[in-house]
Amino acid sequence: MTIRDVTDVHEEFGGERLPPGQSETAEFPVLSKGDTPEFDPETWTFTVTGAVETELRYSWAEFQELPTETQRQDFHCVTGWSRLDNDFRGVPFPTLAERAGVDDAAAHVMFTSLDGYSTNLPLEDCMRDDVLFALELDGEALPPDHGGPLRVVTPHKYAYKGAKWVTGVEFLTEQERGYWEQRGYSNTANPWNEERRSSL
Ligand SMILES: Nc1nc2c(c(=O)[nH]1)N[C@H]1C(S)=C(S)[C@@H](COP(=O)(O)O)O[C@H]1N2
Ligand SMILES: [Mo]
Repeated sequence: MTIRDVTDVHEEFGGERLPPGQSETAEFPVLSKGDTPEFDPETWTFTVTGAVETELRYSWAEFQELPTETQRQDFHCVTGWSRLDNDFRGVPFPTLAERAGVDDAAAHVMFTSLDGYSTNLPLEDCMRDDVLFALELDGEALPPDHGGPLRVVTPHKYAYKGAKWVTGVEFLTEQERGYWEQRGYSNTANPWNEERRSSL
């Protein structure tokens, strides 16, 4: 199996591998706004909606047939810990965007989750091969507490930009703010600029 190492993403942002104010941990803490939601493979559906040519809907069986790649990525939590060298297998964001056909007018994206969480990003921050819909971590099915069966990972942003238990991607023409972005966390979330809180 080929693993693409993207742990050099910090070079794109002119920073060190460990962003300022972060400490490396070998643990993988769990940070969720509430309880881990139930996953029912029979009823789970994933949708791509909004400013696209074709809205998409996948069952769990169908989603698992999508082409994936495995990448070695770092993971930076806004509360100050970083877990390095995570091997995530997942579907790159651009693969789904191409299947739906993104409208020219689309400029933003909202991710939605089974637990009611949401998070937003500009479209250009999503149209990167390192933004993955991750199904596996370190060769195992993604653990439920870490967002299994499916989560987003965003190695170029603090981890709250990656929705656990993701079930929806909406393409937007106007920006909307997600759960933490409405509650004082940075809308931009660049770890190498320490964009943690927003002045709102
Ligand atoms: N659906 C959902 N996604 C979420 C969250 C959440 O509460 N619900 N928390 C976010 C935050 S604040 C962080 S730091 C990471 C934590 O991921 P982890 O629990 O796998 O460490 O998930 C992000 N994605
Ligand atoms: Mo977080």
